[in-house]
Amino acid sequence: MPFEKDSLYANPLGKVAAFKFDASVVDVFPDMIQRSVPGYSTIISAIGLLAGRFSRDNSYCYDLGCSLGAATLAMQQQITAENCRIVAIDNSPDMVERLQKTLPPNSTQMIDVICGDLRDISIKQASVVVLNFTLQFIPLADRQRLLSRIYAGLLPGGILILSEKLAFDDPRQQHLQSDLHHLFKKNQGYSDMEISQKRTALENVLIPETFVTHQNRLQNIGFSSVEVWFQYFNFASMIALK
Ligand code: GEK
Repeated sequence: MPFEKDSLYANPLGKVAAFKFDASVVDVFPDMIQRSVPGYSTIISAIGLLAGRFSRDNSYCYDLGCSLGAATLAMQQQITAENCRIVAIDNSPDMVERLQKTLPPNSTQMIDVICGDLRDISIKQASVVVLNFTLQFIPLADRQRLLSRIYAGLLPGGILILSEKLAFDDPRQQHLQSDLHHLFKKNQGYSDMEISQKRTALENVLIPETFVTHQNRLQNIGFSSVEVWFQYFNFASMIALK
């Protein structure tokens, strides 16, 4: 089935339900993420380049919360390491089913797609771990444990690529960045009502944290260096090195 333009929130909804990655979202997902996340395609290509640089022979690259596999495919195109497998995992059965249908046939030799909760899978022998706009959907109480398990599963010199919507401590900055994101979405063709209904749907589902919170937590876990390599308004991608 071809993908459609995102109009999920285009009509007034009496009550806006909490956002879920179900079949209706899958049908519009590429358009939705491209028009909602500033810099999304730049980040995807860079994940490919980073995987090309950091992947090692006889190791795994993990795409945690892979959705339709954009980061997985970008990595696959750039990895030249021998015996290096990509593990792509998502807990939305609709996402995983669609990903399995759309994966190019030659890619299955190096990609394992798993439908499951990323908090439960074992992470081992990893040269690259990608959390591309996924951690923000994991309950706050579970984030430290998940990131510690990622750190433990990474090989020395391995990389975690963490992309997130950011929050800001300064209320003026928070207000400005969230307005700028609104402007970005308007410029992508979303109406004020669509933007506001989507915001309501994501309340308590997508929980952003500040860059300093991410950096402190990752450094306390043991990552030796944590920096932002890309930021567009309140959306950033960070690199954490083991
Ligand atoms: C991309 N990385 O295109 N276990 C597994 N998957 C989960 C969990 C969980 N506990 N919680 C949420 N997800 C992708 C985009 S989207 C971001 C990632 C967005 C999955 C969820 O089902 C969804 O597919 C993904 O994380 C978040 O590069 O839509 O803003």
